[in-house]
Amino acid sequence: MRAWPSPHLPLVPGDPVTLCLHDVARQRVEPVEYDGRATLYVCGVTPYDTTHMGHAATYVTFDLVGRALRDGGREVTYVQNVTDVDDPLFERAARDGVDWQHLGQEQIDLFLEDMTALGVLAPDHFMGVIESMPTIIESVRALVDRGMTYEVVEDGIRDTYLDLATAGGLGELSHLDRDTMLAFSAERGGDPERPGKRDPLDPMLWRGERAGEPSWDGGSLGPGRPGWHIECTAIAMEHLGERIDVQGGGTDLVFPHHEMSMIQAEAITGHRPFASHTAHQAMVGYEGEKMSKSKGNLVRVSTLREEGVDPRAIRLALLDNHYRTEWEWTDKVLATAEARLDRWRSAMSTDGGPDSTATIAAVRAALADDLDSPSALVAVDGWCEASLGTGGDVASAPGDLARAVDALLGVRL
Ligand code: 5CA
Ligand code: ZN
Repeated sequence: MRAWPSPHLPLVPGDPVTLCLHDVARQRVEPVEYDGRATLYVCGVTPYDTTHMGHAATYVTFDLVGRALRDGGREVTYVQNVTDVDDPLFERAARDGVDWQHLGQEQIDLFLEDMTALGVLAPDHFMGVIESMPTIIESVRALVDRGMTYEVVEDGIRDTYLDLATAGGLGELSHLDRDTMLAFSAERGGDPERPGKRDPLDPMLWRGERAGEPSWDGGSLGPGRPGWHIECTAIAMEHLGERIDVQGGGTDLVFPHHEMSMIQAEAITGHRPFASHTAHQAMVGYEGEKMSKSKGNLVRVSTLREEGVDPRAIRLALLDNHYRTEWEWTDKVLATAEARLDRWRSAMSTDGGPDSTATIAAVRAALADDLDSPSALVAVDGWCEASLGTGGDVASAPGDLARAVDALLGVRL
């Protein structure tokens, strides 16, 4: 499907720095090494109740990854999915008495507007499940052909599961103990209690058609629809190949979603690991709990935009928190960001200022150090204070720094 329009990405003076990013599998910060063109896959929204600050934090974080990887004119292929076929979407549509496809489209449109407003670089491939059905079916059949699947048949309905025992690799990403895996599976869309499964954790690849549910022709799989994890396996592999550099999403996706989507890709290709880096945005909370669609404790980007909040201030509020630390959205976080935006705009709209070379280098270094965006903001604050205080006579300094803030932090002043 069509993504949002990408903002222009200016070139920043000075030398780019290699991005070092925390990898969940290796449990440490490691350089992201790539030949020529980096590949990035980020799990996209299930289109209802978008775009709340947790979603926004995730996409702004991986936007920083994309910007750091692109620094110096390097290239990135970025893929993001849209889960436009899934139970939570059907349930919400049924609750509200609306057509699920209509709800999905309306929410995707809203997401596109929010991403545009937040200055997020668009993915090269923005792929829904419906339009990716042939690829997804092909991936399921590749696993069937390798003898890594089995069926559970109930009332004549055939569901196809991955046999984890044949695939191997369980726990290599998440490092979780089995009880936690079982609990997360039950909470996050799995069916560990279902009789007839070989391992309660085996993920469903293809769900046979049920009355009242949409379905697609799966050929030998029968009519039905895909399981959740295979959607991301198939879309990532179709557009990025047999291995990728960075796989991303929120921490709520570590298990089972990312663990299973990686295991499935590795089972198809025979190469391990599928992703050199898997990185996660910590959960953003609101009023004491994880901000989530199911709890309904949401602060939406679109609501703030309607209230007249500058989306650059929303972005600065998100960037003021390190992506690996949980934090809460509050009015104060936003007020601090609005004041910062005003200061930066005044300081960078002068005809000259103190030399900004070291500040640009500090912004680059902070971001390259596992996306330390709060330190990058402090470095810019320092230059702004000096500029507004004692001033300076380097004519190019404000423009150079504004370009760096635009290209590396995604805030166009
Ligand atoms: N469609 C699937 C991924 S394939 C999905 O998880 N959709 S979602 O709409 O529930 O979430 C979209 C993205 O936002 C995911 O990467 C998810 O991990 C992230 N996310 C959801 N809630 C939060 C939160 N409170 N804080 C940070 N990130 C969040
Ligand atoms: Zn996903």
